[in-house]
Amino acid sequence: MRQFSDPAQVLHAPARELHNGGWMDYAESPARFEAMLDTLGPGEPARDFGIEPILAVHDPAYVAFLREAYDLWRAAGREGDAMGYIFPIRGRRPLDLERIDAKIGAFAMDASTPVASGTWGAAYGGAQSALTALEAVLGGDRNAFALCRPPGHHCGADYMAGYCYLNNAAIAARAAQARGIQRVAILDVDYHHGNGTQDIFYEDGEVFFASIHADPKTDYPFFWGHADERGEGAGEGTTLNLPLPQGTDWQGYALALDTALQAVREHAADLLIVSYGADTFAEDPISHFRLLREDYGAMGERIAALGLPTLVVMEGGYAVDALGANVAAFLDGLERTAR
Ligand code: SP5
Ligand code: ZN
Repeated sequence: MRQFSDPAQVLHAPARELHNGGWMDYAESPARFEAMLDTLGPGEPARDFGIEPILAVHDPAYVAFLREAYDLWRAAGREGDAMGYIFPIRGRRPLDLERIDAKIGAFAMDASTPVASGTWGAAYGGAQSALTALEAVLGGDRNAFALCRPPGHHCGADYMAGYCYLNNAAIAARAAQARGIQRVAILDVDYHHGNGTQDIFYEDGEVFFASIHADPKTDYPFFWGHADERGEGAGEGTTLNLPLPQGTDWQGYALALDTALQAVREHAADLLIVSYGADTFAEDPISHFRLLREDYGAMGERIAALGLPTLVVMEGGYAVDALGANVAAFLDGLERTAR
């Protein structure tokens, strides 16, 4: 399977995040990217499709903010990474505010998404990786892997969240539509609910979004991913949330996966985008499922049995030493199941 990434993706390196009231090392580290390249091989460089496919998903004011936030932070005399401390839960509207702290608050949902010197370049490179891998699939490949980092599924059209800045899966879905593939299914198997992707397509009847994740009663992002969220308007019924309890192993996971896959079949999509996170792994340091390496092979096989052209976009996974092998097991499973 062809694999794509951009060298700039390693240059996003926030030092720390706020966790349980204290500063912790940033879990979404450049070492993740290096570990995947070490195991999977270098792959191929992403091509540059420009800013337009990004703006098909993200608000121009948000994109402008992402590009300039770190420089504004430094210009304000600040050290380290740009991080906010006020997040308007009421009355959020476009205001031309001056302080960098206000600008961050206007476009951030949490304190786990700092903007560092390499953030924009890495996020841009990751989005281009997704677009390049999409191109391989549109060109006739059964599958392709976009080694995206930073991940994307928590950020929405105009906010960053959960280590995510640009929503790579959504950008690829919109780009596929621009190329004439209207019916797209996104299957999100990261440990955390893909709230940003859900938000972007919540009222869209053509893009089906299914997510299997830790119950938001106990896990980030808490406010989204509950089973009663099913889409609205034209998108009513085209969002499917399958929350599972902490401690879920392959036996329980596989049941939910089959439910999600059946729903994907019913949507009659022409393209599948998988938001793949390896943070469902038993040894993940920030997550609480119990999947094993061999389970990722089985997961890949079941997804491949859909028989759909499939773009895999990398999301989370924080057990760095096992990450490359877990991703490889998933991609091997996808690849070995013939159409
Ligand atoms: C893409 C993805 O998997 N995002 C996950 C975002 C979860 N953020 C909240 C969890 C905070 C846990 N922080 C642990 C820090 C350990 N160094
Ligand atoms: Zn995750």
